[in-house]
This record gives sequence, structure tokens and C-alpha cells, in this order.
Amino acid sequence: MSRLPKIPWYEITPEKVYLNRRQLMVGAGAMLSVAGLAACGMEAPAAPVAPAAAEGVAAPPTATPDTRDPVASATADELGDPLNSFEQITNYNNFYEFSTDKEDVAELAKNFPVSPWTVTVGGLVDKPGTYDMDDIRKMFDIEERIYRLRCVEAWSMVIPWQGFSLGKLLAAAGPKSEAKYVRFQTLHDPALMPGQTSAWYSWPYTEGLRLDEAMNELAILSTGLYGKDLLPQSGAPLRLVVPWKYGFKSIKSIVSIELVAEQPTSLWMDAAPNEYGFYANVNPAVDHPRWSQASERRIGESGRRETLPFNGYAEQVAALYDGMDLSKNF
Ligand SMILES: Nc1nc2c(c(=O)[nH]1)N[C@H]1C(S)=C(S)[C@@H](COP(=O)(O)O)O[C@H]1N2
Ligand SMILES: [Mo]
Repeated sequence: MSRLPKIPWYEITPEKVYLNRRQLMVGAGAMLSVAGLAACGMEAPAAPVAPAAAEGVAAPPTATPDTRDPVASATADELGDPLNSFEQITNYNNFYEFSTDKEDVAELAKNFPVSPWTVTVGGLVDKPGTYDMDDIRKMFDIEERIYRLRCVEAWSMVIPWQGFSLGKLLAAAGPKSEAKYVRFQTLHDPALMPGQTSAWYSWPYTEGLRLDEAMNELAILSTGLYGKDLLPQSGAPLRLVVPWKYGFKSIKSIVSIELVAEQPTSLWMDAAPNEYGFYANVNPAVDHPRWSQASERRIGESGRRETLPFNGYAEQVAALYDGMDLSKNF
């Protein structure tokens, strides 16, 4: 049964969705400082973005399937490129814990239990804690962010995520002054994630960001897409989205977020250090050792399109790398 509203989306989309997109457009001026965020602390639960919720229908419990229809507040990103469909986004996935074949992940992950789920926030923080996913959803404003996802394999999609600023979660935890990086870890459970029996990779999947990158307003922790809870193949119940970096930085099914002093390593850095670096900023000028990064294939399009520096987000993030040689820090 369709729960799509009878009125158009633009009449019911909460104002903060618009505010958020405007913030994205103004770039560096909209960036929140670490100090500014630290003062904010936890926020009251906000109205979900999905129209089903906007109509007064409660969000379904996470343990039962989310039967809401896919909805987004726009049909294109800020560059005018159309959103990929819900079907495309949820049937072409990189998630090596289930399969190295992108078209098999959805089926192999469909019974992966994403509730109950807890996330530990720890390391060099004043307020370490273990949080239930249901509480995390209530602690932070869930916003829509329409982002391009550019895989290091040179394909891309436009995805309407739901999520909240990673910076808000980190600020609430209170990073100590020695904290310089953030390390993320995926669940390690080979019984549930059969790909983790493969000896090719150093499980569990881990990723990392420099603290100032993690505090950038564009970096989010996602809980949903197209107004629906994340499906397992998309990294339910919580996955990182860092749109100016290659997709492998956007680690899925996170159980641990740790503030650390030293630059952490990652599954991909361990697997092939000459191919996958810590920074992994989308950069058409620096080729992968085995293929060009100058262009990409947008899923659903024929032909190729040029890859944009920082995946089109240079205005918001290029300053993070002032003075760095991005061909060495690839
Ligand atoms: N835990 C984990 N996270 C992961 C991966 C993975 O294999 N395991 N693949 C990464 C890669 S290479 C990409 S491109 C994106 C793909 O996200 P999507 O399937 O939602 O498009 O997830 C990233 N996060
Ligand atoms: Mo990727």
C-alpha cells in the first residue's frame, strides 16, 4: 500500500531540509567549528524527513521491514544530475563481508540482523559510551543529504541519504586534545558475514578520518536513504558517508567509533598500500595504479562523465588539504 502523500513533496518537506541544502551551497562559510559544535551537545529528537512521518505515521520499529515507499525531497543533486533509483542504489553494492560481486550483496545480506545494535564511542574522549542504535536515532537531527558516491572503481551514483553530522556525535563525546584521528570499525561476525572467512583481507573492515575531516559539515553518519531505513546491503543500521572521498571510506555497519592520536590504518591500506591510501580524496589527476580516475560511469547512464576534484565538493573541503601534496597523500 502506498503511503505517498497526496500533496507534493515540496509542501511537506520540513524546512530544515532546505536549510541544510542551502548550507551545503554556501560552502566554507557554513562550516561549523569544533568549538562551536562542542557547545551544542546532544539534541532533542527531530521530526523525521520522510513524508510518512511528516503525515503523523510513526516510523516502523527497526526490527520489522520498512514498508514505506522511497521518497526524496528532490529529483536531482545540486549540479542538476538526477538521483539514482532506490532499486539501483540497493542492488549494486560493495560490501565484501557478504560478496565481492556487487549484484549478489543484496540477496546475501537480506537476513543480516540490524536490530538490536549497539555502537561504542570511545578512545580519547571525555564521555565514552555504548549507545543503542534506537537511542542514537533520537539523539541527533536526522536530515536528508543528496550526495554523489564515487567508488574508486570509477562508477558513481547520486543518493538521497538520511543521517546526521558525524561532527555532532564527536562533539557530544568530547574529543580530548590529544585526539587527532577517528577510527571506525564494522561488526566482526563471520557467522553473520560470511565474507569475513576470506583470508584475503584483514577483518574487520576499518576506516579512518583526520579529526578535522570528520568534523567537516559534509561528513555524515547515515541511518537511511530515500526516506527509508537503510537496508543491510547499504550498511544498516549505521554507515559513514564522506562524499568527497572514494566510496571505500564510507564504512558500513559500524559498531565502533574511536578517537585516536595516530593515523589509523584501514582494511584497504593493509590489503594494497600502493593502491589505497589513507586520504582517498576523489582526484581525477591522480590515477589508480591499474586504471584512470579521470572519468567515471554514472550508474544508469551510457558513456562516461568527467570526474570532479573532490567529487564536486572542492569548495567545501579543499582547504582541509592546503599545503599537502595530494599525489603523495593519495
Ligand atoms: N564494511 C564495509 N564497508 C564498505 C565496503 C565494504 O566492503 N565493507 N565497501 C565500500 C565501498 S568500496 C564502497 S564503493 C561503498 C559502497 O556503498 P554502497 O554499496 O552503499 O553504494 O561502501 C564502502 N563501505
Ligand atoms: Mo568502492
